[in-house]
Amino acid sequence: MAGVLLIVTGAQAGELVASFKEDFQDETPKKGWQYQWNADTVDDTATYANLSYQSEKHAYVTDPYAGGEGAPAGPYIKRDFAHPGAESSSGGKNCIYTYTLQAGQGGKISITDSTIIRVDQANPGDIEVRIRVNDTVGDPVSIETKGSFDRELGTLKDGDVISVLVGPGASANFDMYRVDFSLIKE
Ligand SMILES: [Ca+2]
Repeated sequence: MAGVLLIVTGAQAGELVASFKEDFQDETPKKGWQYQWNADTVDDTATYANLSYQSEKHAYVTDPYAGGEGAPAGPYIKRDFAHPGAESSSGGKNCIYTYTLQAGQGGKISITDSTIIRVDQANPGDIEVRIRVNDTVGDPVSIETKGSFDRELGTLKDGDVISVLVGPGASANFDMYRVDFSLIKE
């Protein structure tokens, strides 16, 4: 069970709440997790929708992508890599890694051990990372090759919702990426 392991990462120590790759499950996300995308602008958290698991690809995909030939390649999420969907003026179609704080997990929460790598670095481009807490979506940070998005999220309560969004930036070409991050309670 998450919540009993004490970890030390750099200057930060705390109780591990969740960890993307460690928690990743095929078929159904582990309790607390949702793998999502935004049907509308990234700022409208009410439009975030769960991706569907597609067993042939071992991936969480948008419904249109699961529709087969000719369907748009919307955002998809796998454990080891992912790809956002199409760009647009409203932040594009993002891969959204959402975690809801479970009973007893409220407290001073931070993102730690975060890493994101744009795989196809030989081609120009970028991806964008945003952090969402409940109804508030932060400004995008552009990642051309690799980066980190560790940060303190403040004091949150059980049931509060945290998301890491990865969007296509100006173009969705060459945007395959790898990501991992953990949430800890100090
Ligand atoms: Ca891009």
